[in-house]
Amino acid sequence: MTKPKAPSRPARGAKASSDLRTLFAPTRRSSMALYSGVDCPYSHRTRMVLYEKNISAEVIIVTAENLPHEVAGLNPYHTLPMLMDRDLALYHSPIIMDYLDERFPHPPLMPIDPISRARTRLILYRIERDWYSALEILAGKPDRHQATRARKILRESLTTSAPLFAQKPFFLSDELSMVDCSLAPLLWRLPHYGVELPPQAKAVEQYAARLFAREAFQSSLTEIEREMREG
Ligand SMILES: N[C@@H](CCC(=O)N[C@@H](CS)C(=O)NCC(=O)O)C(=O)O
Repeated sequence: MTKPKAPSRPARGAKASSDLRTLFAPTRRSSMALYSGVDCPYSHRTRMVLYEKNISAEVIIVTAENLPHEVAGLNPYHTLPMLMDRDLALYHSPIIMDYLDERFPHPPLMPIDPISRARTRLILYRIERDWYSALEILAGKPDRHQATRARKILRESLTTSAPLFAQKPFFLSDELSMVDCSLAPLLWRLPHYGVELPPQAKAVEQYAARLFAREAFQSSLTEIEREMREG
């Protein structure tokens, strides 16, 4: 992992541009680069896809403040992760993950048939809306009430869903999918954010342990993320 040489970024809170021309702005990079936050779960899940597919790309760890100006300028929302592939600049992690899966089809992370694909997308949507949103609250600066509520949502909802985690080696699947790549970074962060799962959620812990043991997952971790569990 390398650091960018020319750190600079539009001012924080700068107004997002609605100018769609940024979608087609040319860039000079000849290889693929993923600009990633050091402990950002959205970035983490794109890193996991990268390593699971063994894609050759430069993973550049940046903070919101030092994203190079020419890259930040192509993302009106100034968020991480960002993927640069020649003259293509992508932001929003689900879009990046889909692009990687389509550009590098093996191993596929989405099922083939339309019904299973739709179901997988629905699961991804629920993970995003229900669980990532709670994680985002905990990663921000929540007051005590907000933090307790977010922890409760994660604890209770994961516990209720525990039987689903026990059905197959991966989440409702015999093969690793986009759902697992999304869940692993979230489950990795639970202890760090004070979310303790009860014994009834053992299947979730076992599922998580299977994902965490994967070589690609281990490679996807930054030092800061590793310390979230290994202190
Ligand atoms: N929906 C976006 C969310 C990305 C996001 O919120 N990333 C955070 C870091 S984890 C970020 O860049 N926040 C803006 C900032 O820190 O200025 C995605 O999935 O990529």
